[in-house]
Amino acid sequence: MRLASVRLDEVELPLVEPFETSFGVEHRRRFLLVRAETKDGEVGWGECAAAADPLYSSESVATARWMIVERLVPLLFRLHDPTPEAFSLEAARFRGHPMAKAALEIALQDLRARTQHRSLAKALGGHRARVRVGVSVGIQPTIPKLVARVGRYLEDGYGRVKLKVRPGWDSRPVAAVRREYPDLELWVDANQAYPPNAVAGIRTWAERYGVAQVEQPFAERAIRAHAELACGARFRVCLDESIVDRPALEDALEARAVTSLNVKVARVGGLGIGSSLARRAARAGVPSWVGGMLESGVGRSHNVALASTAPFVLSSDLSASDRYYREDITDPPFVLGPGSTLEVPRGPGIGVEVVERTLRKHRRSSRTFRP
Ligand code: OSB
Ligand code: MG
Repeated sequence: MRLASVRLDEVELPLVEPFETSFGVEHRRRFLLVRAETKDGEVGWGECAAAADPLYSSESVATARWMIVERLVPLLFRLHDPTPEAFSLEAARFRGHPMAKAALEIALQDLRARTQHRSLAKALGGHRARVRVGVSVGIQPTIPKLVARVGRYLEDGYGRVKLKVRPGWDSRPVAAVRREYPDLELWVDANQAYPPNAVAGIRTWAERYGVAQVEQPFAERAIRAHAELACGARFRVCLDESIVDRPALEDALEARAVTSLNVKVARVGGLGIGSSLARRAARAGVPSWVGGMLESGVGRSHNVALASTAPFVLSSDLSASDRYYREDITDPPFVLGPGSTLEVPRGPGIGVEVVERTLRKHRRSSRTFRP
């Protein structure tokens, strides 16, 4: 593969409704899009999940743009054969910035799969034609509004619901949803909002209301608190923010702090490392699933391809396009299918096309780099 150009667009897409978590509320998503083109005219797409503000993690659109423009694109242009593996290996000498690295790594994954005339899912070793998905439900203004919101998602066909929680928005909303939907597969995600002394409190309401999984209640580095919660629990303890690399996963496994692994391509720096973390977890008997960051159709299609591979046995946070955006930048849209699933695209690469006209409508800036 010989690269001819890398284009970096900044895009802003309005969300169909605000998404509120323990760290803040988003009304629109501002993100970077990568378009890498080879000398033969083959094109690969990547998306950077970093948001406008460093709230989920320390990265933001601004830090990711700096990293991509000033360090990663020059590094990429210096590679003789810019495979995703070669890129990741070189990029690893820079600390941090996983979302910036992932944006380029996934573009190279798409590009390589396209040049090989096969789908990204196949290239990653995926064997599923459809992936099981659920929906992540943000914090709502009131409990009745939450119950109604969940009800509409169930009517849409979602078979698993993840409620965003935080201190003050936990046992009562969870109880209300459980009362209305006794058989619902219910997960919660706190995005690090609880102090370590909340173990007993969380355990009480999670077990009373049949919560199947509690995601990242404590701080990124609070492995011990997660292990305490997992000890003897009737629910899975899922780690998201804590698992930033392989050593973090090893420590969490050793401490028995993780009984479900959320793999976010963005958080770990790419599809290659995400895939290997999930395989490592599976060897320890820990199931994985693919987490989302409200991605556009570009990031979503990478996530769907990853979810089609063997270690991803739990339902992923990958909803239909219309759950996020009225008008997405890719075509065709992802639609929810039977049994709460999304179809894995079979076309070359990510299997969906970027609609340049729609992209231009939502684009804030665009820069093209050449070797
Ligand atoms: O913690 O899983 C999370 C969205 C933004 C930041 C963090 C998270 C999320 C989600 C959304 O839960 C999942 C999705 O993309 O559907
Ligand atoms: Mg999470």
